[in-house]
Amino acid sequence: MKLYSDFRSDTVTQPTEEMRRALMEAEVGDDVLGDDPTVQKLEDLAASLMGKEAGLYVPSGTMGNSIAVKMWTRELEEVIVEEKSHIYNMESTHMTFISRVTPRPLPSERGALAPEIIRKNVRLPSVHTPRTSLICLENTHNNWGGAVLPLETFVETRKIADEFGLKVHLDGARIFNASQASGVPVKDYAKYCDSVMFCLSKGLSSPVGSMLVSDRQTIDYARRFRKALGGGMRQAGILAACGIISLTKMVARLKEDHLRAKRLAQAIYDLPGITLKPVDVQTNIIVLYFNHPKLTIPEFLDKLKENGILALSVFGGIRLVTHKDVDDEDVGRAIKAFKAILTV
Ligand code: TLP
Repeated sequence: MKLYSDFRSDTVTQPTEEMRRALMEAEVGDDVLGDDPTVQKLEDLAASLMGKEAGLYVPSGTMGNSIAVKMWTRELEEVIVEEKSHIYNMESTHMTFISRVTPRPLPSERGALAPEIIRKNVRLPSVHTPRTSLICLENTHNNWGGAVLPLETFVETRKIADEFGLKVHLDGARIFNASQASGVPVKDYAKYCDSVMFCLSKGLSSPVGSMLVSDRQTIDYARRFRKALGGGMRQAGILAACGIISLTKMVARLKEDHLRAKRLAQAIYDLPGITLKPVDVQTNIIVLYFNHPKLTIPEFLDKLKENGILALSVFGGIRLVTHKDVDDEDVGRAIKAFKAILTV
């Protein structure tokens, strides 16, 4: 048996054998000079899957989101974000650090901002207040336990954006998980957004990389920001070859991850100390709340580790993520560990 069953994140997934072979054979060139055919193939594929004109390969989701915010905003402006969103909480404050704009975090129903809340918080420019210029959505929503945003949220957000002349950016790090769970094609989410970032290096198992997609002119502009941020990569086709496999071979299997997360949630939700509604586990992320008379969260995580299970503490809760490198046996091991620790 392996030393640890790693439920910390789907970012821990190893590249597949097919990816390792593809990167050996990838045709490459200097991508900063526009010479890498494999990167170009990946960018075209990403754009066409999302129904957009163009795509940009970026080293990380954080860089993709940073570029999007930078493109759609100017100083003295404000960005509407959901209060638990990754872009606001977990990307080292790039909105203020890089774009010099302020985030306006708003409460939501499991990640889905209500139209009346957005509308009430759009600010028109005045001598005192920033002008709202951008709304960011996140689907699936990481800190809401992989929640899938209803399509209605996109429709309503777009309406408000059009009414006030705002842009909409989607942090779709796990947009394919959302689509697999809801049956809504990724294009149908993307069509309400001016730009979409999605990750190849999470459940889709690429070693590195994310995509930013939008219209052609915007992506040409984004390419300049990527360079300015140090994200221009030379023979990146080595990595992009894996991304192509992520998008062509790894999407449908995300459903297996969702089934495993549901099985795990169903088996542990009523153990002492745990607050979790199995129905809220829609995709591959479980966020449970932990309040135990004898164990703190760090103590519990240590005990899990002693039992071979790795999990993370997030937002006052504990997060377990399923992915291709945790199978049914790992899930069984986690269930056993939870029961052994919590029912003594
Ligand atoms: N999320 C990571 C950590 O940062 C927490 C994870 O393990 O889940 N948007 C969302 C919704 C994300 O979950 C992440 C990464 C990103 C953006 C940033 O992607 P990277 O890590 O590639 O910069």
